[in-house]
Amino acid sequence: MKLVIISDNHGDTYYMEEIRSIYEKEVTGWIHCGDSELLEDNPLWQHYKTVAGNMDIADGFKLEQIVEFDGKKCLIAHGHRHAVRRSFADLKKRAIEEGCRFVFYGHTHIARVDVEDGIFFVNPGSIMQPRDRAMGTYIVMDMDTETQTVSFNYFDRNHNPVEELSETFKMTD
Ligand SMILES: [Mn+2]
Repeated sequence: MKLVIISDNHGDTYYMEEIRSIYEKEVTGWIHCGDSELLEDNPLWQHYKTVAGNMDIADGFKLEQIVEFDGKKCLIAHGHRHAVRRSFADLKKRAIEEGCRFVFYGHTHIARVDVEDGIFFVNPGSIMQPRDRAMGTYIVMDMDTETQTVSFNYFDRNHNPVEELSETFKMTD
């Protein structure tokens, strides 16, 4: 099972459309972690599931969404209302309450994956305004339920792999 995870495009639609056309045939889930600055009726939301970011003016986006892929529940939240700059404590509390193994968040514009207490905290970075690198990034997440492994494969916005950010984990129950 493969998911695309993208965040913080801040008004740009070009890369969301391009990524969709590249992975359309192999990806089953499309996650957007907020600060799109797009309106609710944008056709991109037919595919991508999004949440409200601090820069979103559209009323229709929720602060959190929970999605399930291959039996694994995932919490999507931008993170600004969960104090994500301070710690993962608020997101972790919500993930445990909802039985989520994965948390996808944005807001910091810093591409990184952290694991705490078996919960994955996954930030794809900002596709348009990266704070820690020259070029925006996104993730193709690949989960293999047979081998119980999950890979977070980062790509820059020219779709070249970013090896130093990408990681594979064994999922333990
Ligand atoms: Mn942002």
